[in-house]
Amino acid sequence: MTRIEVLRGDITTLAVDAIVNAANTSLLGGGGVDGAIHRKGGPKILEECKAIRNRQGGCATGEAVITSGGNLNAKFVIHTVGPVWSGVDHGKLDVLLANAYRNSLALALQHNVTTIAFPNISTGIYGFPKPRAAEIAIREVQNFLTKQPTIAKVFFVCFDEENFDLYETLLTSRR
Ligand code: AR6
Repeated sequence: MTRIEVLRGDITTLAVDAIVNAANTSLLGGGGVDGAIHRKGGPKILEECKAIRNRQGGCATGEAVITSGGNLNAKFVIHTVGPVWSGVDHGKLDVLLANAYRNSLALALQHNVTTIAFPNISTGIYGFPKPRAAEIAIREVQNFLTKQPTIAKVFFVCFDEENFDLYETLLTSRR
């Protein structure tokens, strides 16, 4: 059975060990999936984010930090920061997006997470091209799973139809 699954919908509803948040370097919340997670997860998540921010000054692009899931059905929220798409240095942006997926998975492993759900990091407000981001996300998750048997399930939770179709197509062609 495959360990990667694509879902269409709202990541905040999932009962998994960890959901990943597409946050920003401030860790203080924002729009998109970040806003949805903080709204539904309640103030505890923001308090924990503020404590991390006080300790280490936020979260750099491509890095990840972890909090509890607050009122969510998920035990943990892993907050990572994807790159903002821009006209230059696309290779560097690719690396930063790959780092966001890899570092989130590494942190999950440290916290004995066996089921984890990712949104399509950077493909909303940050404007990363969706096909390019999907290739990177799938490649990083597949590479990680090959090396790490303890992660039982990774969900790609796609909010929009374009991402959902991209993931379905890419994963079907690689199975
Ligand atoms: N569940 C799953 N996916 C969602 C949800 C949801 N509830 N809501 C949106 N998406 P974005 P970014 C999708 O903009 O591009 C915030 O202000 C959305 O359709 O949330 O990494 C942060 O604070 C898109 O495919 O994140 C940062 O400042 C994907 O999630 C900035 O946005 C990511 O879109 C981060 O931008």
